[in-house]
Amino acid sequence: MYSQTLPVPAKRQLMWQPMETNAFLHFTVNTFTDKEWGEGTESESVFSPTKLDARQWIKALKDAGFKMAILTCKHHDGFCLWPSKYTEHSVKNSPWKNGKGDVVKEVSDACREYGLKFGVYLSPWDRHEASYGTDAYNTYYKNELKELLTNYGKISEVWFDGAKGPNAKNMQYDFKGYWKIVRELQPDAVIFSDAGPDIRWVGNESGNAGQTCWSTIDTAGMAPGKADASYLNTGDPNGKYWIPAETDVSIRPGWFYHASENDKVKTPQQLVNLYYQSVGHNSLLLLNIPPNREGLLSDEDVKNIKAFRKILDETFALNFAAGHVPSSLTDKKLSTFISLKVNQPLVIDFKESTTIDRASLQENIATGQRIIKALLEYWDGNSWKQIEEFTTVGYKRLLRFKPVSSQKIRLTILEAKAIVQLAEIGFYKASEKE
Ligand code: FUL
Repeated sequence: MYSQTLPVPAKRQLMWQPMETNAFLHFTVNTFTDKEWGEGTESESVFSPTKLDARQWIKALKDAGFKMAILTCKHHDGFCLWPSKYTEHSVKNSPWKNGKGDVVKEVSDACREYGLKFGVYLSPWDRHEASYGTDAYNTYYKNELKELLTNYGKISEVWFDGAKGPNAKNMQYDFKGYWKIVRELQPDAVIFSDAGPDIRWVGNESGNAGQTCWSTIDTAGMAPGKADASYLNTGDPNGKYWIPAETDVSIRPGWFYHASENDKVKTPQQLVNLYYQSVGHNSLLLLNIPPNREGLLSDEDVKNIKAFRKILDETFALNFAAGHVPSSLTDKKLSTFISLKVNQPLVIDFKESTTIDRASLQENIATGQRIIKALLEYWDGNSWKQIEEFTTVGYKRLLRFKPVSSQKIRLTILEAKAIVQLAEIGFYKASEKE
């Protein structure tokens, strides 16, 4: 019945997914010029944060439960946040710390101090570097990449942005060569690019992973920057490669800090919604929180990410399934699971009427993603009534529904690619603050 061999995650991908919420830090000359895409002609002198404190950034992220920070070491404008040997267009010619500073070092040190993982974003598109458009640029880019992957300790993710402006010079990036350097210098790091090799883009910047979201795609024929957004959003049940989706979205309308957007910081409730739409759809939330002109995360942003985490902690504090299912289903380990066949229902008897409005399911993804379709029902005293029919689960599927008061819940797998290894199940009552 189940003939095909399923794609499975590599160890580095298996370590990445349970982080669930990571942070993006967009910071460069744009922060000071009020732009989203710099021209590449900015003077280094504009980069002048007055109170830059990377420890403040990382502590705030730690307190709000983020597990990794990814810094825009170089955005499209080409300005380097570290004193690269290969260009003059960097912090070394800025007034900040009289040209003696290194933002990459300060952030990576702070990550180590607070126990976060550290990732780097190095834009391939470079509007400053003169060699851009020729093969010499590939060498330039690789040299920068080597600096970042050699001088700052362990790097856990490398972000290759596919973005390129409509008037950009024609440029053949040597992505294969870039990725080879990552594998050599940081073998545990995951590589993000539009269609992998390790992590794919979710296909939008609004924080929406597909309701159906497979961790598999078929990369054949899709060069970075050319992958179809809707395909990336849902993945492909028949995809040959394990390349899960990462949902990158900003806490503000823009990726960089703009004072004019200070009253548009997403509320804790909006952030919680993003969590359901990303982590709850078998993806990972990469939330951008941009440092401001002082070189600090702004108060409003810090307040809202903390409140966001508090709501999640409240909602998921008490799992009503605990004690009523095999303990392997509530031990928070994906490697312990029960096997379920199609149409072999799992009944959860709470022993007394219990009110729930959230459900969480997780598969043991180490052996692949198997659930295609499933059904959740409750017992109303006479018969089973549908709560929701849903599709993929994978690492995690969160369901939100109107409160149901019942003693019994039933989960039935309706379609699967192989015998399901159900690792975790949870039923919750959402925090009032949601
Ligand atoms: C895009 C870029 O053009 C944006 O500026 C931002 O960095 C976002 C994460 O990726 O492609």
